[in-house]
Amino acid sequence: MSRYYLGLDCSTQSLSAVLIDAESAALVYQRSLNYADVLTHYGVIDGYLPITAAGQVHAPPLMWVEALDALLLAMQEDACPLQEIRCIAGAAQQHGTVYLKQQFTQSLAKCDPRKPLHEQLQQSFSRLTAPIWMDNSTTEQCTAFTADLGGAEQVNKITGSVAVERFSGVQIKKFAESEPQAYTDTTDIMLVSAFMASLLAGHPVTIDYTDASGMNLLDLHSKKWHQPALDSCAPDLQKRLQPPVNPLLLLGTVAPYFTQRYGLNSNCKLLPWCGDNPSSLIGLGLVQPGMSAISLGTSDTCFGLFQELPQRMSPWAHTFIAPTLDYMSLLCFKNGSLARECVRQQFQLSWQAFSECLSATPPGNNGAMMLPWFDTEIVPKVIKQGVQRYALDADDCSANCRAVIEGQMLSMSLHAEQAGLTPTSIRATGGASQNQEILQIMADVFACPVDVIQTTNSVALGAALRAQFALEYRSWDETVAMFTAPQPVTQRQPEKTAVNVYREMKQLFSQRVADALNN
Ligand code: XUL
Repeated sequence: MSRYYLGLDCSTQSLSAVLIDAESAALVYQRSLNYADVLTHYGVIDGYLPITAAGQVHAPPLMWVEALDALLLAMQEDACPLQEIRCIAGAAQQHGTVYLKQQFTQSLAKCDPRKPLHEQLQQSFSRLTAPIWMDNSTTEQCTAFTADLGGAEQVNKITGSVAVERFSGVQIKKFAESEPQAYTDTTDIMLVSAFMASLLAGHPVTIDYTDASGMNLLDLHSKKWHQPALDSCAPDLQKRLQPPVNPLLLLGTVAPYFTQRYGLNSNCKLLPWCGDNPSSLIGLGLVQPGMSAISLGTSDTCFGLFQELPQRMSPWAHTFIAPTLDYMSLLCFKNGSLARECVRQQFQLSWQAFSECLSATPPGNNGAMMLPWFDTEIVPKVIKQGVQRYALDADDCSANCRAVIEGQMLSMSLHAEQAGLTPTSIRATGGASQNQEILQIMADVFACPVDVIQTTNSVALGAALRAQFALEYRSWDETVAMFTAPQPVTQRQPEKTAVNVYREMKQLFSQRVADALNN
């Protein structure tokens, strides 16, 4: 009896696998394949092609095809129990678009297991490269799209985000406008997620709800394509996309190519693939409203699950459909570790000394405050960098250490709230989540407990857990519990006095953000 669930993650730089055993609740295998290291002939650096035009970032989709074969081969060589996998699900970098010709469906249907997939799918593409999420060359298309739909607020209300350069709708628009003949030759447009799911299925699989909500084309309320958005982007787009699909709907079994070539079980089921951020929601165990995560990395991100769409959508957040079919909001703050590093380096502190400065200063920082815009910012949109200091001496080492962290946390809390996220618990991940003083400020500003969770590929794990959920009669809570438990020793509880200080401080902070943006 097969007992394993496989989760795959086709990210910007690598394709990864996580295998879980539902019976023993153990993560039994993981493996990652870095494109730039293993598939050198595609000439990618960090997973994308050298940039040839301003803002244009593309990757070759054939590389992802070859990566799938290479990963399965590696798994076979590792004696991974492929025969005993019950269901496979996956997730991929969001927003990237793959453009396919009629030939794709035909070639996929008759793939010969004696030859690698990429040799058989070479003629499938109407565009040899795929623009990925790092591409921001579509500002012109965003402006036209927003005008067609009646303004930014309207776009946000319907699709969950204002028009964004990397989102798929405007990327398709740019392609249809600049290469009309190639667009005409395109029969299917897929996101990276649906493209990878199609390979495993042996036939085209449509885009799932979670990833569809990162295109500016889906009506979040009805989970159907929004016709005026499709019409604004390209002619006859609907027939190239097909209706979006529920991420929990079983698609049938894996294509014979994989059973014959790698010994996957012919009963192995498949699920649609999701976007990577929605998948990591599950991989971090955020399956109940109010559960949120904060990742403290190069950029800081804050995301969490909720059930009702807010009356007024925040202009800063991206709202996606979650794999649980609830909603999730994602906020990305550019001034993350860079801002923390700037302060640390200005005063030539070790991280230990930085923490001591946090301990030596009180919550509220004696009235000092910082808007930590060391660089331009995404949330809120700050186009001209510039740190703002209030009652804060630029040379005061300890006060600046506290001010940068308080400024980041206040900003996250304020903007998360506006996006419908009011966390009742937070799971912190990323480098700076090891810092206890930072976690305490987080707990006090958000007024909720903060746990640390060690992430080993939460995206692929989220996919494996979704596969398990779809096949076994267990609740989401039960499904994620064994794999996503936080480290018990690191929980920080909010302290009442500090919570009160920050509640007041947040109002003043909000006012100062508004004033700074108006100036
Ligand atoms: C989210 C986004 C990125 C990609 C990276 O909107 O663009 O997080 O999904 O994988």
